[in-house]
Amino acid sequence: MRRVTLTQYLIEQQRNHGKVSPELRLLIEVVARACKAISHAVSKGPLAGIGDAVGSLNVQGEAQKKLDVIANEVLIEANEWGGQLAAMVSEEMDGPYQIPNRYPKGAFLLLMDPLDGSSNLDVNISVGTIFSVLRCPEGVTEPDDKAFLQPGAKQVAAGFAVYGAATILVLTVGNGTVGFTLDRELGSFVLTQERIMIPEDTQEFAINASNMRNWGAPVKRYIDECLAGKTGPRGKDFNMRWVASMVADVYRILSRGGVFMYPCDAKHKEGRLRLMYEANPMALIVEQAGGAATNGQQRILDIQPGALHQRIGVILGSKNEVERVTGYHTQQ
Ligand code: AFP
Repeated sequence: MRRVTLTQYLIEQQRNHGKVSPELRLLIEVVARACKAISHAVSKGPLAGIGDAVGSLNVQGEAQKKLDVIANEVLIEANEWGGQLAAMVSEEMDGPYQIPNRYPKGAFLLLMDPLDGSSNLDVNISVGTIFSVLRCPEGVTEPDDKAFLQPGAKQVAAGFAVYGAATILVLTVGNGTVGFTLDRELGSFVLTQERIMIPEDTQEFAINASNMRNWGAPVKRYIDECLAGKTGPRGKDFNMRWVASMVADVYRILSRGGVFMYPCDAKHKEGRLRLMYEANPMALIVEQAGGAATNGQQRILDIQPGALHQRIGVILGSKNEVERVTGYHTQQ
């Protein structure tokens, strides 16, 4: 079998589909290289004190773990010097990180959640890195928040790494969604899922059921119908999974279907997940794999962001199920 590395895949996308410019290829390769370093750090577990808190809070008011901070630094150091980027934003930083003057600036903007699911670190459950790439608006040399506030449909690439039993990199450059597995001996990402397609129907849902008392009627109706199983209106039994690491939950849905929900509710009025760092990249990845992603009312990728750290309700995964839950919201 022909082994296709990430570099080969990107060059072929460039040659055959005109999808990936040399600058974008370099950018994605550098992010992937940073993910290898983060994967290595995560795999040290308690030996590296990875679950330890650093005592600070991020802009979302969440306790920062040592590795959240390290992952953010690794990504910045890897990406700042190559000349592909105009600026970066991260879930871990208040505002845009400007490329230092000693380095050339490029045409792209990088958005990242350096260590998603980090509250799972101290219990040895999968965590990951999510990233998204936008074009810097014409004529902007010092990108401010506004330069980043583009709807998700404008993303030129999005991906995530999940640091699980294997380290997997999922990527879209707008020509389907593909998956690579890190070959630790060779140190390279090898294409292992050539065309990821999410089944349109599913019998598995993912939601944090501890929020049930706060859910709105449409979400409650959908979950009640799933739980009623064979004898209920859906006429089939459903299974439930919730890892509490979006990277792991979405990877499962890409692999075998399912619907993932973190909707707005009475406690999370604006939603829990971040539009720019989590919802947009995952929505592009899922749509490119034949799935759907909405906030209950509209397609996530069409939403005009109002702030860098904006939160949003998320329903994504198998198309028919996402359409059903969204329909329960819009028919109200
Ligand atoms: P952390 O990165 O703070 O652990 O949050 C993870 C996350 O953003 C996402 O990956 C999960 O799906 C979601 O939060 C889990 O939230 P709950 O802990 O409320 O279930």
